[in-house]
Amino acid sequence: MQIGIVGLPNVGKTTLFNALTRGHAKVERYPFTTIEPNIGVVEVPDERLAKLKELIEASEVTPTTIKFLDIAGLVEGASKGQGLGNRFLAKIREVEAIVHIVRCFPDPNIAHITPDLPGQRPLPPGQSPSWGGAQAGGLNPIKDIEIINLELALADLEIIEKRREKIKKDPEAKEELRLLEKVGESLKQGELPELNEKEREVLKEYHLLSLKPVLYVANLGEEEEVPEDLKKYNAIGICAQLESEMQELPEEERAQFRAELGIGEIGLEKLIRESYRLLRLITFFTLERKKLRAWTLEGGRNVREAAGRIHSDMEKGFIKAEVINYSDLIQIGSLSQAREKGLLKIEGKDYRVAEGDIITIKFHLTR
Ligand SMILES: Nc1nc2c(ncn2[C@@H]2O[C@H](COP(=O)(O)OP(=O)(O)OP(=O)(O)O)[C@@H](O)[C@H]2O)c(=O)[nH]1
Ligand SMILES: [Mg+2]
Repeated sequence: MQIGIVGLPNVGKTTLFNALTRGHAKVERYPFTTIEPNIGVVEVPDERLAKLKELIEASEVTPTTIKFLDIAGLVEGASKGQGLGNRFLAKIREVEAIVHIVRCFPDPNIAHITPDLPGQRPLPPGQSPSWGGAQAGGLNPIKDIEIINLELALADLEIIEKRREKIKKDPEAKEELRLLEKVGESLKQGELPELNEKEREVLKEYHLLSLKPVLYVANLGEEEEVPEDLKKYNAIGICAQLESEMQELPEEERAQFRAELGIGEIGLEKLIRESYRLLRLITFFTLERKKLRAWTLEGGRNVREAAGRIHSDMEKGFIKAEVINYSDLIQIGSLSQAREKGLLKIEGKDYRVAEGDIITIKFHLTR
C-alpha cells in the first residue's frame, strides 16, 4: 500500500513525512525544499498481532506497512509545468491513496504559497505568477484544497484527452471513449464522476489522480483546531511539527510530553487509523511456518486479489484459500480446535476478504 502526500509548497508535507517515518528528510522555511521525492515505510500498529503471536506461538511477526511518498509541492499551473510538482505528479499516479495536507498553522515566518489572496505582495520581476503570490502566514485552507484538486483534475484531463485522441477512430473502443468523455465532463465541472465497478476497472490503467481516495489532513498550529469549513472534507487535524519533534524523544518521554501538552491520542496513529477507515482499507493476516504477517488490502477485494498482495505468482496460480477470522480464532483458542470444529473455511477466488481474516493461500506455480 502506497500513499502519496500532496499539497501546496511549504505546508509541512515533509515535516509530516518525517514524523510518520521517523525520518530526517530536509525541511526548510522556504518553499520547494523537496525536489526528489522522499520515500519511507511505516509499520501499522495493530494490537491483534501480539494476541495472535501468543495464540499460534509465532516465531516471527511482521506488521503490515504503508509506504509514504513525499513529493515536491504543487502550485497553480503545476499540470501545465509550473513549479516542480508537475514533474512528480507521475510519481503519485502509482499510489493507491492520497494524503492531502493543508496548511492551518499561522506562522508569519513561513511563506504560504497561494495566489490572489488580498494584500499579497507584488511579484518580483521574473517570478512566475504561480508561486510569486507568496504571502506570509495567510491561511485559506479551502482555496488551497481547490488549487491542488484543480491541478490534479487538469493533469487527469490531459491524460484523458491524449487517450481519446488515440482511440477515437477505433470502432472497438466506443464504450471506453464514452466513459472517458463522461469522466472528462465531470472533472471539467469540478466534480467526481459516478462510476460502477466495471468502469473503475477500465479506468484503473490510467491511474487518474482525481479518482484516488483522499484523506485531508489539516496541519495545525499548537493552539488551533480543525477549521469548521474543513469538516465537509472530513479533514483530520494533526500538528506535524510537534509530532515530528516528538519522534526525536525517547519513548518514555514522549508519553510524558503528550500528557503535559494535553494531547490525548497519538496523532500519527490516528492518521494511520483514519487512513484505513476513510480509504476503506482492511488488514488480513497470513501464517506460514510460524511466521505471522499482517497485510493491507482495499475493502471489497476478493481473496485472489489478496493473494496478489503477497506475491503475483499466488494470484496467477490461485487455487483456493483456507480462511478463519481473527475473532473466531480468538474465541475458539487454537488453530487445531478451529480445524476440528470446521471453522477453517475453504474459499474460492471470489470470496470477499473480511477485516481480520487469517488466510492461507493454495496455489500452483504457473511458470
Ligand atoms: N509553525 C509550524 N510550522 C510548521 C508546521 N509544519 C511545518 N512547519 C514549518 O513549515 C516549513 C515547511 O515545512 P516542510 O515540511 O518543509 O514543508 P513541505 O510542504 O514539505 O515544503 P516543500 O517541500 O517545499 O513543498 C518548515 O519551516 C517547517 O518547520 C507546523 O505544524 N507548525
Ligand atoms: Mg517537502
